Amino acid sequence: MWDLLVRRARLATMTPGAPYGEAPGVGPCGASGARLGALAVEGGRIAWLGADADLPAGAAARLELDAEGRLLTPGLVDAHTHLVHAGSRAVEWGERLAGATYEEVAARGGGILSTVRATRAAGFERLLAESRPRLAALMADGVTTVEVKSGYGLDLETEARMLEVARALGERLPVTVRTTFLGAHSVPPEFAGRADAYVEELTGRILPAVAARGLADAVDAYCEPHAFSLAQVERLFDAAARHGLPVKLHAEQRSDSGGAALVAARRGLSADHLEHLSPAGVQALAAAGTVAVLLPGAYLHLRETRPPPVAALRAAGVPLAVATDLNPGTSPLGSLTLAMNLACTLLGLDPAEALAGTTRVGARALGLHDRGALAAGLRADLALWSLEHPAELVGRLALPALATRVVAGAVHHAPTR
Ligand code: DI6
Ligand code: FE
Repeated sequence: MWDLLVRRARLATMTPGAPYGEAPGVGPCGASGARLGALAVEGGRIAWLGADADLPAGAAARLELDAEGRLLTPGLVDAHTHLVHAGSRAVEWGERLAGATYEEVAARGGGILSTVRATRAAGFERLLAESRPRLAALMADGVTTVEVKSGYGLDLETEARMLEVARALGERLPVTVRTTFLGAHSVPPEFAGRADAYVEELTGRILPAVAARGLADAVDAYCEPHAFSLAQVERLFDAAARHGLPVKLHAEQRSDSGGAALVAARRGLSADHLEHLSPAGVQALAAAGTVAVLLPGAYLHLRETRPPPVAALRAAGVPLAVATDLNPGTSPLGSLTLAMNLACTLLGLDPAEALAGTTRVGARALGLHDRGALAAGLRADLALWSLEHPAELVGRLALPALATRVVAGAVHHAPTR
């Protein structure tokens, strides 16, 4: 007697091999001859999957769900967000439309520092209340695992509060939240012109306190001329290693600063953005097996014209993830399915690569090896869509299609579909 049995589903397992994966005895997902599948859950894990017609005789479950031919995928993984923050930056976006650059807006106190002011002023409850609908939007779009960064506090008190809010969201809502310490997002006003002293504060005081309280699962930084240099990021990564925390990096978003090669050398989880990645950076990521996280929302919202070198990354065998980068300044994007679409239309992924980027590869970008595909033994994080072909999930612009999310075997129906 299983806990849950989903029957008559089109199974996009997202296991390697076929573009959308292939369940035993079913045929490649999306192929015309593919059979309908079934998937059983026991103890929060996938216990069995295969053709519906091949279900063992007498198979039964406490809860049975008839998918009626709909598409079942792994629950989606959003591996890069800044969804915990206060305030809005839509006004400065208008200024940028009128011609101001991101750096110019930042130089007059807008940009990241304007969100820092709003986030410092918000207490725990208000920060939670402002952040929760953003996470709910991602969940309503099939997300079952999400990464959330700090980085709008830039002092111990507010960085810790952001991470506590992120942890609280993961406890109160049916979703896995992985937290990342991004104290090195910008130099705070108290340390203006003294970036090295701020890095000292980060490595000597803030990160140790955050780590001691178990608030961070990883450490990230923003490596750019107007943020932190390679040498400063190295010091931060050294500190992360002392605390046993894996690293990742905002790299090569606005310039070729060599960040990807650094995070690869540290065997980091991921290098994110990568619009200005050099051929040497591509090779470094490939050699280390570091995931490239593509963030098409930021590319779109900043009206960038130089996409990351996707063809070279693909040719080198670098795993490609896709994430929202949900943040108030450069990517106010609350839909991971829309991010997949943009990764194809703007950056050149194909739909199967985009879906792998929010499932199997997205999980890998977070160092999670227990999810991101449909296979026996993996966590039963699932998304059931009112769609028939996996390409439909990617090939539409913000048309909601989620019917049901399953998180570690627990069923959560979407309101209307
Ligand atoms: N790169 C980004 O796209 C975001 N952070 C970063 O390092 C932007 C964050 C913001 O503008 O608030
Ligand atoms: Fe980011």
